Amino acid sequence: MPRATPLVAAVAVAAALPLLAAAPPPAASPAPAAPAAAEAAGPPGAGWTQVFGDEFAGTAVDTAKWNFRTDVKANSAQRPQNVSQSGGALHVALRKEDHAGKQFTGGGVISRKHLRYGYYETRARINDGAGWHTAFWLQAGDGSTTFPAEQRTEIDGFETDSVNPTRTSHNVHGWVGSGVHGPVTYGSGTYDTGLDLRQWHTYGIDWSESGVRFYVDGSLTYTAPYTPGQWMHDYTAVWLTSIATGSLPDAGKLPSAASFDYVRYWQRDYYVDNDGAAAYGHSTTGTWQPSALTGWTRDSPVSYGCAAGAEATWRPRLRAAGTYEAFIRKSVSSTGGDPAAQVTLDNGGAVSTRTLDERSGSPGWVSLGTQEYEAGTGASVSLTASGTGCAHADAVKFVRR
Ligand SMILES: [Ca+2]
Repeated sequence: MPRATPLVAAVAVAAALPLLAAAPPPAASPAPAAPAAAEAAGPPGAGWTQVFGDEFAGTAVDTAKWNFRTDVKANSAQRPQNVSQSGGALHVALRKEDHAGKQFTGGGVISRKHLRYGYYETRARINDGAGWHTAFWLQAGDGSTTFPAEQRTEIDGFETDSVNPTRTSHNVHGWVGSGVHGPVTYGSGTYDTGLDLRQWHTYGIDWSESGVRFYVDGSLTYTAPYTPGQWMHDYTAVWLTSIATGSLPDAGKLPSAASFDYVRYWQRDYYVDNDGAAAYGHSTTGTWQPSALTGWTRDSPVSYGCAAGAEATWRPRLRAAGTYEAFIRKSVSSTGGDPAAQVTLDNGGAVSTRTLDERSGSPGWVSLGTQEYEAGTGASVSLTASGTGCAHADAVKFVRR
Protein backbone atom coordinates (compact mmCIF):
# COMPACT_ATOMS: atom_id res chain seq x y z
CA MET A 1 0.00 0.00 0.00
CA PRO A 2 1.42 3.40 -0.87
CA ARG A 3 2.20 5.63 2.05
CA ALA A 4 -0.16 8.53 2.63
CA THR A 5 1.31 12.00 2.33
CA PRO A 6 -0.20 15.41 1.71
CA LEU A 7 0.08 16.38 -1.90
CA VAL A 8 0.23 19.92 -3.17
CA ALA A 9 2.91 20.00 -5.87
CA ALA A 10 0.61 18.78 -8.61
CA VAL A 11 -1.63 21.78 -8.29
CA ALA A 12 0.94 24.59 -8.25
CA VAL A 13 -0.51 27.72 -9.75
CA ALA A 14 1.03 29.32 -12.83
CA ALA A 15 -0.39 32.44 -14.37
CA ALA A 16 -0.99 32.54 -18.09
CA LEU A 17 1.55 34.70 -19.89
CA PRO A 18 1.07 36.73 -23.06
CA LEU A 19 2.10 35.10 -26.28
CA LEU A 20 5.58 35.95 -27.52
CA ALA A 21 6.79 35.94 -31.10
CA ALA A 22 6.34 32.56 -32.71
CA ALA A 23 9.43 30.38 -32.62
CA PRO A 24 10.68 28.54 -35.70
CA PRO A 25 8.96 25.21 -36.26
CA PRO A 26 10.37 22.66 -33.86
CA ALA A 27 12.23 19.63 -35.07
CA ALA A 28 10.07 16.59 -35.50
CA SER A 29 9.91 14.37 -32.46
CA PRO A 30 11.37 10.92 -32.77
CA ALA A 31 8.67 8.46 -33.77
CA PRO A 32 7.92 6.37 -30.69
CA ALA A 33 7.75 2.64 -31.26
CA ALA A 34 4.30 1.23 -31.76
CA PRO A 35 2.83 -0.24 -28.59
CA ALA A 36 3.20 -3.96 -28.27
CA ALA A 37 -0.04 -5.86 -28.55
CA ALA A 38 -1.24 -6.43 -25.01
CA GLU A 39 -4.44 -7.40 -23.34
CA ALA A 40 -6.20 -4.48 -21.70
CA ALA A 41 -6.68 -4.87 -18.00
CA GLY A 42 -10.37 -3.97 -18.37
CA PRO A 43 -12.89 -3.07 -15.71
CA PRO A 44 -13.20 -5.05 -12.48
CA GLY A 45 -16.18 -7.40 -12.30
CA ALA A 46 -19.08 -7.94 -14.70
CA GLY A 47 -21.84 -5.83 -16.14
CA TRP A 48 -19.80 -3.05 -17.73
CA THR A 49 -20.43 -1.53 -21.15
CA GLN A 50 -17.84 0.60 -22.90
CA VAL A 51 -19.51 3.86 -23.88
CA PHE A 52 -16.58 6.13 -24.72
CA GLY A 53 -13.03 5.73 -25.89
CA ASP A 54 -10.38 6.29 -28.51
CA GLU A 55 -7.94 3.70 -29.76
CA PHE A 56 -5.82 6.43 -31.38
CA ALA A 57 -5.65 4.22 -34.46
CA GLY A 58 -5.67 6.94 -37.10
CA THR A 59 -3.04 9.42 -38.17
CA ALA A 60 -4.76 12.53 -36.80
CA VAL A 61 -6.33 13.46 -33.48
CA ASP A 62 -10.13 13.13 -33.64
CA THR A 63 -11.05 16.71 -32.83
CA ALA A 64 -14.73 15.73 -32.63
CA LYS A 65 -13.72 13.91 -29.43
CA TRP A 66 -10.85 16.02 -28.15
CA ASN A 67 -9.80 19.54 -27.29
CA PHE A 68 -6.12 20.38 -26.94
CA ARG A 69 -4.37 21.52 -23.80
CA THR A 70 -3.16 25.05 -24.46
CA ASP A 71 -2.43 26.46 -21.02
CA VAL A 72 0.88 27.86 -19.80
CA LYS A 73 1.93 26.30 -16.51
CA ALA A 74 5.13 25.76 -14.56
CA ASN A 75 7.98 25.39 -17.06
CA SER A 76 6.11 24.83 -20.32
CA ALA A 77 3.49 26.16 -22.68
CA GLN A 78 1.12 23.56 -24.16
CA ARG A 79 0.53 23.49 -27.91
CA PRO A 80 -1.82 21.55 -30.21
CA GLN A 81 1.12 21.15 -32.59
CA ASN A 82 2.76 18.87 -30.03
CA VAL A 83 0.01 16.24 -30.18
CA SER A 84 0.05 13.60 -32.91
CA GLN A 85 -1.09 10.07 -33.64
CA SER A 86 0.97 7.31 -35.21
CA GLY A 87 1.56 3.62 -34.75
CA GLY A 88 -1.74 3.19 -32.94
CA ALA A 89 -1.00 5.67 -30.17
CA LEU A 90 -1.33 9.33 -29.26
CA HIS A 91 1.95 11.13 -28.66
CA VAL A 92 2.56 14.34 -26.73
CA ALA A 93 5.82 15.84 -27.99
CA LEU A 94 8.06 17.40 -25.34
CA ARG A 95 10.30 20.08 -26.77
CA LYS A 96 12.97 22.66 -26.06
CA GLU A 97 11.18 25.51 -27.72
CA ASP A 98 10.51 29.15 -26.83
CA HIS A 99 6.78 29.77 -26.73
CA ALA A 100 4.47 31.95 -24.64
CA GLY A 101 7.28 32.98 -22.34
CA LYS A 102 8.47 29.46 -21.66
CA GLN A 103 11.51 27.59 -22.91
CA PHE A 104 9.73 24.28 -23.26
CA THR A 105 6.47 23.04 -24.78
CA GLY A 106 4.25 20.10 -23.93
CA GLY A 107 0.59 19.40 -24.54
CA GLY A 108 -2.24 16.93 -24.37
CA VAL A 109 -5.88 16.26 -25.12
CA ILE A 110 -9.07 16.78 -23.12
CA SER A 111 -12.26 14.94 -24.00
CA ARG A 112 -15.17 17.05 -25.17
CA LYS A 113 -17.50 14.54 -23.52
CA HIS A 114 -17.88 14.95 -19.78
CA LEU A 115 -18.59 11.83 -17.75
CA ARG A 116 -19.07 10.80 -14.16
CA TYR A 117 -19.11 7.41 -12.43
CA GLY A 118 -17.56 4.48 -14.28
CA TYR A 119 -14.28 2.74 -15.05
CA TYR A 120 -11.67 4.66 -17.00
CA GLU A 121 -8.51 3.10 -18.37
CA THR A 122 -5.50 4.12 -20.42
CA ARG A 123 -2.25 2.43 -21.42
CA ALA A 124 0.60 4.86 -21.31
CA ARG A 125 4.32 5.38 -21.12
CA ILE A 126 6.17 8.46 -20.01
CA ASN A 127 9.22 10.04 -21.62
CA ASP A 128 12.85 9.35 -20.75
CA GLY A 129 14.57 12.31 -19.13
CA ALA A 130 13.88 14.59 -16.17
CA GLY A 131 11.58 17.59 -16.03
CA TRP A 132 8.18 16.35 -17.29
CA HIS A 133 4.92 15.57 -15.56
CA THR A 134 2.65 13.15 -17.41
CA ALA A 135 -0.87 12.44 -16.23
CA PHE A 136 -4.14 10.61 -16.94
CA TRP A 137 -6.77 12.55 -15.01
CA LEU A 138 -10.37 13.70 -14.76
CA GLN A 139 -11.49 17.31 -14.35
CA ALA A 140 -13.91 19.77 -15.92
CA GLY A 141 -12.64 22.16 -18.58
CA ASP A 142 -11.59 22.32 -22.21
CA GLY A 143 -7.80 22.55 -21.78
CA SER A 144 -7.52 26.28 -22.40
CA THR A 145 -6.79 26.84 -18.72
CA THR A 146 -5.53 24.59 -15.95
CA PHE A 147 -8.13 25.94 -13.58
CA PRO A 148 -11.58 26.37 -15.13
CA ALA A 149 -14.16 28.24 -13.07
CA GLU A 150 -16.36 25.13 -13.03
CA GLN A 151 -13.71 22.71 -11.67
CA ARG A 152 -15.00 20.72 -8.70
CA THR A 153 -13.82 17.11 -8.95
CA GLU A 154 -10.24 16.16 -9.83
CA ILE A 155 -9.28 12.50 -9.96
CA ASP A 156 -5.74 11.64 -11.01
CA GLY A 157 -5.41 8.12 -12.40
CA PHE A 158 -1.68 8.63 -12.48
CA GLU A 159 0.65 11.56 -12.16
CA THR A 160 4.29 10.73 -12.86
CA ASP A 161 7.27 13.06 -12.73
CA SER A 162 9.86 11.77 -15.16
CA VAL A 163 12.74 12.59 -12.82
CA ASN A 164 11.67 9.47 -10.92
CA PRO A 165 10.39 7.10 -13.62
CA THR A 166 9.35 4.35 -11.21
CA ARG A 167 7.29 6.62 -8.94
CA THR A 168 3.72 7.75 -9.46
CA SER A 169 0.75 9.03 -7.50
CA HIS A 170 -3.03 8.65 -7.43
CA ASN A 171 -5.06 11.53 -6.10
CA VAL A 172 -8.52 12.93 -5.52
CA HIS A 173 -9.02 16.67 -5.10
CA GLY A 174 -12.04 18.88 -4.48
CA TRP A 175 -12.05 22.39 -5.95
CA VAL A 176 -14.31 25.36 -5.70
CA GLY A 177 -13.14 26.56 -9.12
CA SER A 178 -10.55 28.81 -10.80
CA GLY A 179 -7.67 27.17 -8.97
CA VAL A 180 -9.13 27.60 -5.49
CA HIS A 181 -8.79 24.33 -3.64
CA GLY A 182 -11.63 23.07 -1.49
CA PRO A 183 -11.17 21.25 1.78
CA VAL A 184 -11.08 17.80 0.24
CA THR A 185 -7.85 16.05 -0.74
CA TYR A 186 -7.38 12.31 -0.62
CA GLY A 187 -3.91 11.63 -2.01
CA SER A 188 -1.75 8.58 -1.97
CA GLY A 189 1.22 10.89 -2.31
CA THR A 190 4.02 9.60 -4.46
CA TYR A 191 5.06 6.00 -4.16
CA ASP A 192 7.42 3.62 -5.90
CA THR A 193 5.58 1.26 -8.23
CA GLY A 194 8.59 -0.95 -8.77
CA LEU A 195 7.89 -0.55 -12.50
CA ASP A 196 9.72 1.34 -15.23
CA LEU A 197 6.98 3.75 -16.21
CA ARG A 198 8.85 4.65 -19.40
CA GLN A 199 7.49 1.32 -20.60
CA TRP A 200 3.83 0.67 -21.40
CA HIS A 201 1.55 0.13 -18.42
CA THR A 202 -2.22 0.26 -17.90
CA TYR A 203 -3.84 2.60 -15.41
CA GLY A 204 -7.44 2.31 -14.24
CA ILE A 205 -9.82 4.55 -12.32
CA ASP A 206 -12.98 2.96 -10.88
CA TRP A 207 -15.07 5.91 -9.69
CA SER A 208 -18.31 5.01 -7.94
CA GLU A 209 -20.63 6.31 -5.27
CA SER A 210 -18.56 4.44 -2.68
CA GLY A 211 -15.18 5.98 -3.58
CA VAL A 212 -12.37 5.79 -6.12
CA ARG A 213 -10.23 2.72 -6.73
CA PHE A 214 -6.97 3.04 -8.70
CA TYR A 215 -5.37 0.22 -10.68
CA VAL A 216 -1.95 -0.27 -12.28
CA ASP A 217 -1.65 -3.20 -14.69
CA GLY A 218 -4.91 -4.57 -13.33
CA SER A 219 -3.82 -4.55 -9.68
CA LEU A 220 -5.64 -2.41 -7.14
CA THR A 221 -3.03 0.04 -5.86
CA TYR A 222 -4.99 2.62 -3.92
CA THR A 223 -8.51 3.36 -2.69
CA ALA A 224 -9.67 6.88 -1.87
CA PRO A 225 -12.94 7.85 -0.21
CA TYR A 226 -15.01 10.21 -2.33
CA THR A 227 -18.58 9.63 -1.34
CA PRO A 228 -21.30 12.06 -2.42
CA GLY A 229 -21.56 13.96 0.85
CA GLN A 230 -17.86 14.75 0.96
CA TRP A 231 -17.56 17.05 -1.98
CA MET A 232 -19.30 18.03 -5.18
CA HIS A 233 -19.29 15.39 -7.88
CA ASP A 234 -19.42 17.18 -11.19
CA TYR A 235 -19.09 15.87 -14.73
CA THR A 236 -15.46 15.61 -15.75
CA ALA A 237 -13.46 15.40 -18.96
CA VAL A 238 -10.62 12.95 -19.49
CA TRP A 239 -7.21 14.65 -19.65
CA LEU A 240 -4.14 12.96 -21.17
CA THR A 241 -1.33 15.45 -20.77
CA SER A 242 2.37 16.10 -20.27
CA ILE A 243 3.88 19.39 -19.09
CA ALA A 244 7.26 20.55 -17.75
CA THR A 245 7.32 20.91 -13.96
CA GLY A 246 9.90 20.81 -11.19
CA SER A 247 13.52 21.30 -12.18
CA LEU A 248 14.04 22.37 -15.79
CA PRO A 249 13.91 19.52 -18.30
CA ASP A 250 17.06 17.73 -19.34
CA ALA A 251 17.50 19.36 -22.77
CA GLY A 252 19.86 16.61 -23.87
CA LYS A 253 16.90 14.20 -23.83
CA LEU A 254 14.72 16.39 -26.06
CA PRO A 255 12.71 16.22 -28.17
CA SER A 256 10.92 13.33 -26.56
CA ALA A 257 7.32 12.22 -26.03
CA ALA A 258 4.80 10.80 -23.61
CA SER A 259 2.43 8.35 -25.31
CA PHE A 260 -1.04 6.93 -24.77
CA ASP A 261 -2.09 3.71 -26.50
CA TYR A 262 -5.83 4.16 -25.90
CA VAL A 263 -8.37 5.50 -23.45
CA ARG A 264 -11.62 3.64 -22.66
CA TYR A 265 -14.58 4.36 -20.42
CA TRP A 266 -17.13 1.81 -19.24
CA GLN A 267 -20.40 2.37 -17.45
CA ARG A 268 -22.30 -0.08 -15.25
CA ASP A 269 -24.69 1.92 -13.05
CA TYR A 270 -26.88 4.75 -14.31
CA TYR A 271 -27.67 7.91 -12.38
CA VAL A 272 -30.18 10.48 -13.56
CA ASP A 273 -30.16 13.73 -11.62
CA ASN A 274 -32.39 16.76 -11.88
CA ASP A 275 -29.45 19.06 -12.66
CA GLY A 276 -29.21 18.47 -16.36
CA ALA A 277 -32.72 18.80 -17.73
CA ALA A 278 -33.58 16.64 -20.71
CA ALA A 279 -29.92 16.19 -21.64
CA TYR A 280 -29.63 13.77 -18.73
CA GLY A 281 -33.05 12.22 -19.02
CA HIS A 282 -34.90 14.40 -16.53
CA SER A 283 -38.16 16.19 -17.31
CA THR A 284 -41.07 17.71 -15.42
CA THR A 285 -44.70 18.66 -15.90
CA GLY A 286 -46.39 21.27 -13.76
CA THR A 287 -44.54 23.81 -11.63
CA TRP A 288 -41.28 22.85 -9.90
CA GLN A 289 -39.05 25.28 -8.01
CA PRO A 290 -35.56 25.13 -6.43
CA SER A 291 -35.57 23.73 -2.89
CA ALA A 292 -33.15 24.58 -0.08
CA LEU A 293 -32.83 20.88 0.78
CA THR A 294 -29.50 19.17 0.12
CA GLY A 295 -29.49 16.59 -2.65
CA TRP A 296 -27.77 13.23 -2.91
CA THR A 297 -24.42 14.85 -3.59
CA ARG A 298 -23.24 17.92 -1.83
CA ASP A 299 -24.04 20.16 -4.79
CA SER A 300 -26.99 18.35 -6.35
CA PRO A 301 -30.12 20.47 -6.46
CA VAL A 302 -33.52 19.41 -5.17
CA SER A 303 -36.69 20.87 -6.64
CA TYR A 304 -40.22 20.82 -5.27
CA GLY A 305 -43.67 20.73 -6.78
CA CYS A 306 -46.81 21.30 -4.72
CA ALA A 307 -49.82 21.13 -7.04
CA ALA A 308 -51.58 17.78 -7.29
CA GLY A 309 -50.33 16.01 -10.39
CA ALA A 310 -47.05 17.91 -10.75
CA GLU A 311 -44.67 15.25 -11.98
CA ALA A 312 -40.91 14.75 -12.26
CA THR A 313 -39.61 11.94 -14.47
CA TRP A 314 -36.16 10.37 -14.74
CA ARG A 315 -35.39 8.19 -17.76
CA PRO A 316 -31.99 6.43 -17.77
CA ARG A 317 -30.29 5.38 -20.97
CA LEU A 318 -29.38 1.81 -20.09
CA ARG A 319 -26.46 0.77 -22.27
CA ALA A 320 -26.99 -2.93 -21.66
CA ALA A 321 -29.90 -5.20 -20.89
CA GLY A 322 -29.66 -6.85 -17.50
CA THR A 323 -30.76 -6.98 -13.90
CA TYR A 324 -30.84 -3.61 -12.16
CA GLU A 325 -32.02 -2.39 -8.78
CA ALA A 326 -33.79 0.95 -9.16
CA PHE A 327 -33.71 3.63 -6.46
CA ILE A 328 -35.22 7.04 -5.95
CA ARG A 329 -33.49 9.51 -3.68
CA LYS A 330 -35.89 10.57 -0.96
CA SER A 331 -35.85 14.06 0.55
CA VAL A 332 -37.41 14.71 3.94
CA SER A 333 -39.19 17.81 5.20
CA SER A 334 -41.11 17.05 8.38
CA THR A 335 -43.47 19.97 7.90
CA GLY A 336 -43.59 20.75 4.18
CA GLY A 337 -42.93 17.40 2.52
CA ASP A 338 -45.52 15.40 0.62
CA PRO A 339 -46.76 12.60 2.92
CA ALA A 340 -48.18 10.66 0.01
CA ALA A 341 -46.08 11.36 -3.10
CA GLN A 342 -46.60 8.68 -5.74
CA VAL A 343 -43.56 6.93 -7.21
CA THR A 344 -44.16 5.11 -10.47
CA LEU A 345 -41.60 2.67 -11.88
CA ASP A 346 -42.04 1.65 -15.50
CA ASN A 347 -39.60 -1.05 -16.58
CA GLY A 348 -40.52 -0.59 -20.21
CA GLY A 349 -43.89 -2.33 -19.96
CA ALA A 350 -44.86 -3.28 -16.44
CA VAL A 351 -45.79 -0.38 -14.20
CA SER A 352 -45.72 -0.40 -10.40
CA THR A 353 -46.51 2.41 -7.98
CA ARG A 354 -45.80 3.09 -4.34
CA THR A 355 -46.29 5.91 -1.87
CA LEU A 356 -43.34 7.94 -0.61
CA ASP A 357 -43.77 9.68 2.76
CA GLU A 358 -41.49 12.72 2.75
CA ARG A 359 -42.46 13.77 6.27
CA SER A 360 -40.83 10.88 8.13
CA GLY A 361 -37.66 8.85 8.06
CA SER A 362 -34.30 9.95 6.71
CA PRO A 363 -33.21 11.32 3.35
CA GLY A 364 -31.49 8.72 1.18
CA TRP A 365 -31.90 6.16 -1.56
CA VAL A 366 -35.13 4.14 -1.45
CA SER A 367 -35.11 0.86 -3.34
CA LEU A 368 -37.83 0.32 -5.91
CA GLY A 369 -36.89 -3.32 -6.39
CA THR A 370 -34.69 -5.43 -8.64
CA GLN A 371 -35.81 -6.67 -12.03
CA GLU A 372 -34.81 -7.20 -15.65
CA TYR A 373 -34.55 -4.28 -18.07
CA GLU A 374 -33.92 -4.01 -21.77
CA ALA A 375 -31.23 -1.70 -23.09
CA GLY A 376 -32.35 1.75 -24.15
CA THR A 377 -34.59 4.42 -22.71
CA GLY A 378 -37.77 2.40 -22.13
CA ALA A 379 -37.58 2.47 -18.35
CA SER A 380 -38.49 5.43 -16.19
CA VAL A 381 -39.23 6.57 -12.65
CA SER A 382 -41.80 9.30 -11.99
CA LEU A 383 -42.64 11.21 -8.82
CA THR A 384 -46.11 12.72 -8.69
CA ALA A 385 -47.24 15.27 -6.10
CA SER A 386 -50.39 14.31 -4.19
CA GLY A 387 -51.42 17.91 -3.53
CA THR A 388 -50.78 17.64 0.21
CA GLY A 389 -47.51 19.37 1.06
CA CYS A 390 -44.84 19.53 -1.66
CA ALA A 391 -43.10 16.62 -3.39
CA HIS A 392 -39.31 16.84 -3.71
CA ALA A 393 -37.39 15.67 -6.78
CA ASP A 394 -33.66 14.91 -6.74
CA ALA A 395 -32.29 11.84 -8.52
CA VAL A 396 -32.76 8.17 -9.37
CA LYS A 397 -30.24 5.42 -10.01
CA PHE A 398 -30.26 2.02 -11.66
CA VAL A 399 -27.57 -0.18 -10.12
CA ARG A 400 -26.47 -3.31 -12.00
CA ARG A 401 -27.04 -6.50 -10.02
CA1 LIG B 1 -30.44 16.50 -7.67
